[in-house]
Amino acid sequence: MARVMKIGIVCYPTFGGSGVVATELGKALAKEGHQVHFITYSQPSRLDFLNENLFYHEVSIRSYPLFEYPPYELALASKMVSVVKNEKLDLLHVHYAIPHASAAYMAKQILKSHGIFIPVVTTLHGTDITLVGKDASYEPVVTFSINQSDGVTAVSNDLRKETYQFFKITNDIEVIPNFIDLEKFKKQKKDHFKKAICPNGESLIVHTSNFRKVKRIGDVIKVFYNIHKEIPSKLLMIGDGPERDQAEGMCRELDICDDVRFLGKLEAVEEVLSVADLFLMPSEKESFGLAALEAMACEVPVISSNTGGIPELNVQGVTGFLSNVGDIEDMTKKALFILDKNNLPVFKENALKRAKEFDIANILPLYENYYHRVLEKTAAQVIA
Ligand code: GMT
Repeated sequence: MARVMKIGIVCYPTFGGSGVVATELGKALAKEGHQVHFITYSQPSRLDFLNENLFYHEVSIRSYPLFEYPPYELALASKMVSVVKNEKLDLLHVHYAIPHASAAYMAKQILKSHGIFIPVVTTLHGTDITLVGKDASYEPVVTFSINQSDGVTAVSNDLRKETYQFFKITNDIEVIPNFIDLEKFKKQKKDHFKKAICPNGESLIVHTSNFRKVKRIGDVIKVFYNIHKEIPSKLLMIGDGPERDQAEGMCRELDICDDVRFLGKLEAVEEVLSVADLFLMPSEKESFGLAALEAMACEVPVISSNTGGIPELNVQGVTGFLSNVGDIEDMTKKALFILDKNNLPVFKENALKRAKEFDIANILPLYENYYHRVLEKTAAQVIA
């Protein structure tokens, strides 16, 4: 086995894609024998088991009447300092640049003053670059902290390209795509569940997301409405977020509530995906589209927009189709084509085949090698 490392992982512990990727990565590294320390403000939702190599350090944020906005970044940096020092970490890997990369920079400087060198790897996930990071209120800090990282990865070529286009980046950015644990997502068909939802053999369409504006939830409802006019079908909406109320309102207006179910945040998405026929991802922007990969791992073809990094995952006419953002008619036409019983089996097979390329077994070594390269590159600084 390659050299065992002690790695600190900093991420958002919530249901967002970056937190999922960070947590699954940490769990996989721990299984490989590395010691992994999660540093987050609450236990990551996917951190569903602990073993002798997995540790969790909660960032406690002290509130004070003076603080209208409690300084989370400072509490996080302080926690990083103590964990790196006490646990003798080799490397810090922060997921989602804001505010993790700048907090890591601060921790690194403090540790340096104690005679400790800690290399920092930052993984760019998407909205930290494409949406939030570009805003003038964050851009200078994002640029600076990316340039100060000892290693930078992005989850797709498109995100890498966009980072270079918009920010003045002097660092090399390595592309390491999102991944899936195929063992976990292996089709565990819950036929009883399918029968309960689709008692008359209706086609089952699924969408999962955090229901933010960027996901274009309205397009999901419109495409389903069009499909539903043509063939018996049901829609399951998994997740929750700011656009949910509006989407539910649309369903009432279109009189399709009997065939659309909003399931809220669901832990075991794979159980629903395992019985689905089609996945909809009409996002405005998507740096990778982890939710689509999860669907494909359950043999579900994808209708998506052709934006961001999605084309690096969903293959036109093979694993599904890609349409221009907002092109409801095209998405409907292609969805109906896939759902045709003569076409569905081959799309399903192709979706799974493609998902296998992103299996954790293929992607984990890319991260391990990258860590080793960063450690080698920065070794001189430890000695100096
Ligand atoms: O906005 C989200 O979808 C959540 C966000 C996150 O960082 O939590 O997801 C981003 O990171 C995922 C994991 O790398 C990617 O698969 C998603 O495509 C990306 N979301 C967007 O770019 C909108």
